[in-house]
Amino acid sequence: MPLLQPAPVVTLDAVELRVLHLPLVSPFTTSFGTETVREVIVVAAETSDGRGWGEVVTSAEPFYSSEYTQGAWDVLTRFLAPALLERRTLAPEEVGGILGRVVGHRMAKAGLELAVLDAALRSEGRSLGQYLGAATDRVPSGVSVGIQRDPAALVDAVGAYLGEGYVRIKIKIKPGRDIDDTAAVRDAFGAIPLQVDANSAYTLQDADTLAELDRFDLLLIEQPLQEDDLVDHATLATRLRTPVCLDESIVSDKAAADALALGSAAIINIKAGRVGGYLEAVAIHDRAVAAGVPVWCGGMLETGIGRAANAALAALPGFTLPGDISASARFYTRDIVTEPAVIEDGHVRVPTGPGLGVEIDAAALEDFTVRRERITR
Ligand code: NPG
Repeated sequence: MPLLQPAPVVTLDAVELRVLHLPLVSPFTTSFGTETVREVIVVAAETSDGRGWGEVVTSAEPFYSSEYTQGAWDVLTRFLAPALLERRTLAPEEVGGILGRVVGHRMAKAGLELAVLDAALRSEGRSLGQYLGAATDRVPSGVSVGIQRDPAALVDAVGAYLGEGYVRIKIKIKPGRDIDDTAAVRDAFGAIPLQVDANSAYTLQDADTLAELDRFDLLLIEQPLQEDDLVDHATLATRLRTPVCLDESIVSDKAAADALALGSAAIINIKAGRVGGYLEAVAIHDRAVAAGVPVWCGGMLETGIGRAANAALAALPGFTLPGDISASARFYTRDIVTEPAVIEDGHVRVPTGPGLGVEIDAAALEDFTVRRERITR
């Protein structure tokens, strides 16, 4: 793996935080609930060389992980942003260490780190893709399809996404909405690349039901059990032919190391937000490559900020499975960047401009803002 060329030091003058509410084009239902509006925190790092942008991928409610928007807002405004401002002059690679005194809150830390990284890379004209080690200029685009009213409605939804060119389908499952939903999609569309995501909805007692999914030749089953069920995932893996992929459980490079040592994951979903930032994400990528374990880039309904960064990350060579990197229009009619991600021939382009390689649509940012605070020293 090529070592990262460090980014330049920046002088941080202020951190501006905003909570945004972005309406979704259609409700998104998982095993843990339905979202109709994406609540997200956007971070602007104001430096002597200009602004950098980041995104905190918490949800309004702590149902996917223990982190949620209000909690992230509190820790960002009271602890994390002040700690960076106190240091004032810093390299992006130092952010993790400076914030390390605060336990957890990885999504909040990741948003702050991305904003500082974007500012630093913009100041030297280097793209995030170049910095992280991107090996391609476009990445295959997969789509995550929420639980629908019934299997027939799911088939309609999947058909529409296939028509748009998505190269891999992921469907959400939960107890009672697993075998029939998967069978309906397989019957309707044959041997398409297909995977399922349980978002922690099962226990080891459900192993026989989950083994029924083996007949569908899925790419993987994602996070069947709880976040801290590393041992149970390893046991479950011995009872399934479908490869077990972990998402929620992989909260850090250390967690990835433990999961690999225990045999809990044959595949890893890497989400930079969940693991505390893009640098930690690269560390997990490197570890998985060394272990011969495939990875793919997950999505958290990111705005154009996180979507651009995810495309850059997914261009690293170990990302051998298509990620949840959809067009912005999959979720939003209006994004907060001037050139939202589009799907072309089943792929999303990796931005090549400085930093994130996308510009903020100031009017859209303003229109979606429901709360803001500017933190100075
Ligand atoms: O394409 O951004 C996307 C969505 C992919 O299904 C997706 N994300 O469990 O992985 C997940 C789910 C999610 C979204 C979880 C938002 C938490 C918040």
